[in-house]
Amino acid sequence: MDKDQIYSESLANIANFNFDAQVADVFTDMIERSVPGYRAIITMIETLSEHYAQPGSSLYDLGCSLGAATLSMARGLNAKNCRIIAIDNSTAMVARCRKSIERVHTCSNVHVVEEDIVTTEINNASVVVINFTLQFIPPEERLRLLEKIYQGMRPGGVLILSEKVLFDDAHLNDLLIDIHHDFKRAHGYSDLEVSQKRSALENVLVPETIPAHRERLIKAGFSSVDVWFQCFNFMSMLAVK
Ligand code: GEK
Repeated sequence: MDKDQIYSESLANIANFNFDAQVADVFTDMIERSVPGYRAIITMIETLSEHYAQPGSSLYDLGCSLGAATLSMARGLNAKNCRIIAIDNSTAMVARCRKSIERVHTCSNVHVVEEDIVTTEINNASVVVINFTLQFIPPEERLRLLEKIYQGMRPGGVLILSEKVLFDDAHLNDLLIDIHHDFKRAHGYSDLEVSQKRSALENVLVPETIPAHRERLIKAGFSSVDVWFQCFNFMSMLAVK
């Protein structure tokens, strides 16, 4: 696995973060050393897919990057005649994702598609994963996207939404941001890397509070909505149709 050193040297200008080839090459290392609980969420997506996949339905991984959640869904899938659709709009991510999916022989039912999840069609879905991707969608487009996902799901289907989050309580919010930065330093990132990455993400990743996510999911139509995993300011929710 290639090591993420993208922000290790001092940069004169810090451009907005974008999912290009340089990021795709080191993405697994980057996300594992940056997102507390990421591995646990990926592992549990296997269990949740096993529980919620319905025979003859589709499973979606929206913002699939290199396909970690896609492969987890594929491992958990017991229901017959299902297909898995993994979608990302980064050419670099999609190319690498296709390669890693092709290496797994049991993945003949997995399709990797280069598309914008805002415009992509969702049909006949029993499991939809949107793992740390809604946060990159402009806030004003988020409700419409969730409504579309809801409309494309079967009754009894589940949406798994994972996000970096904010807290209304200023003390708690600052504390959890500090603890997240400690987590990154404990995983080998320097102060310079932490601060330059933070600047690069400033206008690109827009986090919201857990209540804001819950209310929007309910507004989109979902009936049972709650957090099933949280580690500091990173969490994952289940929303059942
Ligand atoms: C994982 N889920 O490993 N349409 C399609 N893809 C998009 C869009 C869009 N509008 N906007 C961003 N992306 C993965 C991790 S990373 C999270 C997801 C992170 C894609 C983008 O290209 C990137 O691959 C992914 O969403 C976000 O479980 O880097 O923190």
